[in-house]
Amino acid sequence: MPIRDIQTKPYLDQKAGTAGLRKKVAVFQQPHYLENYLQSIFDCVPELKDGILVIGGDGRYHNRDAIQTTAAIAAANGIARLIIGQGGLLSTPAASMLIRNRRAAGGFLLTASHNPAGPDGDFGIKFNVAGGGQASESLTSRIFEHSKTIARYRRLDGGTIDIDRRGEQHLGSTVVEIVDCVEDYAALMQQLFDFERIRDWLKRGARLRFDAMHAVTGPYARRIFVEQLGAPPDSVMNAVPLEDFGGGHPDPNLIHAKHLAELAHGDDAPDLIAASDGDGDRNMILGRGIFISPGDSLAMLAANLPLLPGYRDGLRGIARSMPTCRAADQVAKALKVPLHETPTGWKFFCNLLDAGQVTICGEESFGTSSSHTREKDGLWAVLAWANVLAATGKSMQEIADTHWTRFGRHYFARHDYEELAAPQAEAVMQAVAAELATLPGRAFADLPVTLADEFSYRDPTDGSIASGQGLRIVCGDEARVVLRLSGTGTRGATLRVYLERYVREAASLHWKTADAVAPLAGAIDRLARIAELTGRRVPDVVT
Ligand code: G16
Repeated sequence: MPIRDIQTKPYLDQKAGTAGLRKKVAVFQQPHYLENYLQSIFDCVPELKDGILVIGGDGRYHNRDAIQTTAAIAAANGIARLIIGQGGLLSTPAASMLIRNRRAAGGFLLTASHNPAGPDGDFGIKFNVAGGGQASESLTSRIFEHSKTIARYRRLDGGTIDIDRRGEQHLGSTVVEIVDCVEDYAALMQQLFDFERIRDWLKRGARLRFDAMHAVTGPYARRIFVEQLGAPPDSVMNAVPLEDFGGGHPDPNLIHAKHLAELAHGDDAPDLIAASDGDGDRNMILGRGIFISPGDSLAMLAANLPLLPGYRDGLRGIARSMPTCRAADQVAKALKVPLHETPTGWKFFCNLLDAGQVTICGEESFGTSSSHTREKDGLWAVLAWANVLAATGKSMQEIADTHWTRFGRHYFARHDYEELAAPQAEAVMQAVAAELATLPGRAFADLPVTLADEFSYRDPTDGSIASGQGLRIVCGDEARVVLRLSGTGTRGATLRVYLERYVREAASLHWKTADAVAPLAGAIDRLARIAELTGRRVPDVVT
């Protein structure tokens, strides 16, 4: 098969964001667009040559075509072996884990996460490096700079691969191995969790309901929950991955998975209710009558993790992204382990995980995971909760009550203002930035401000500095408000306002979250002049 050098011109108009390059499908369908991006990566990462590369996606529209293109460019660039998930499927955490297990030089994850799919939806691609983690900020910048001057890409002509047939094939001189997308992942989960105990818990009548939202986790959930753990088949909803995700928005939160919150509060609620997103890295956790916020989930799992087989040696440390509520900090203090506060973006955790400094990490954006992979892992979080429930014999509500009584409770809400014109969003940030210096000592929602700044982070492992990572107004341990602009949207700018209120008294542990954070929401609306500067009186999404 001939390798051709194809003349081209630069196409990328912006650097890949916190989670890879995400654009409308039509953008990716332009001739040479994906090819240019891929070639820029191969040019900037010479160690890929002669190495192993993992490829898989979330099954969304354009996935199968993009896999053929990626394979043809990879083969032309001298990749020795491609490992591709059967049907083109690999969840993000499973792909990261395969990169690690198979000592691959890197991997391409074809996903736009939870963003809607279909011909009018989004597509995306993310490059992960050896070790399974996301490409660093500096590598991403180098790739973007290179893409601005690229004049040719290399492509193997004439070969297609059968991505549905397991086993080995050849594409030119590259070996292509099509693998079962679940097998290695499920084997790792069996090492980390007590499957026997979870099986027994289910046999004794405990009930689980998992919504795969017609995205990539369906095959994983069926194999693990139904076939391996013995849950009834109807425990897994929407298990068949569809190219348009069934027309849904596979973003597991109280808005897009509202039906699960209704199930949790209904008469016949299962013991554990959960969902994952498009590419399987996010998770939402509920129990009978209760929603566990991501920040609480991180803290509660951290507190209970040593009960689980893979974590018997205890925790090395806990990490959370800055906007995530500070519930995990209380657990770290009690367990006497370090707590790391990082900017938003999973890559910041990867360095700490690689350095062996943390065991569990999580983000308010429904992401939780551990040192077993270098991505957040939706099914891992669900299995961890199932194992905690099975091991303690307690209900989700009892676990939460015990936790809050011991550590206090962090009420947390995120208000999103979506599709703002970029100057409007910037104006809000500037309005707050201009006040920061005057805030310490002043009252904010009747609480004294102890710190007001723009968050920047010095990575303890490599000394790199990430600045401009969000504005924060802190009132001691009691309250905190954070503002930042989203790095993952594909339309306009999204302003995120994070509200956190901490209480310890027994009488305050069962408030409604919206009531608990209402004074903070009012105070920041006034300070940031959100309504005046954006014309929005209320947020578009509250989670
Ligand atoms: C991605 C990153 C996460 C990050 C999230 C934040 O998630 O992988 O680490 O927390 O974006 O998004 P934003 O900048 O919009 O707040 P995902 O699930 O979209 O890949």
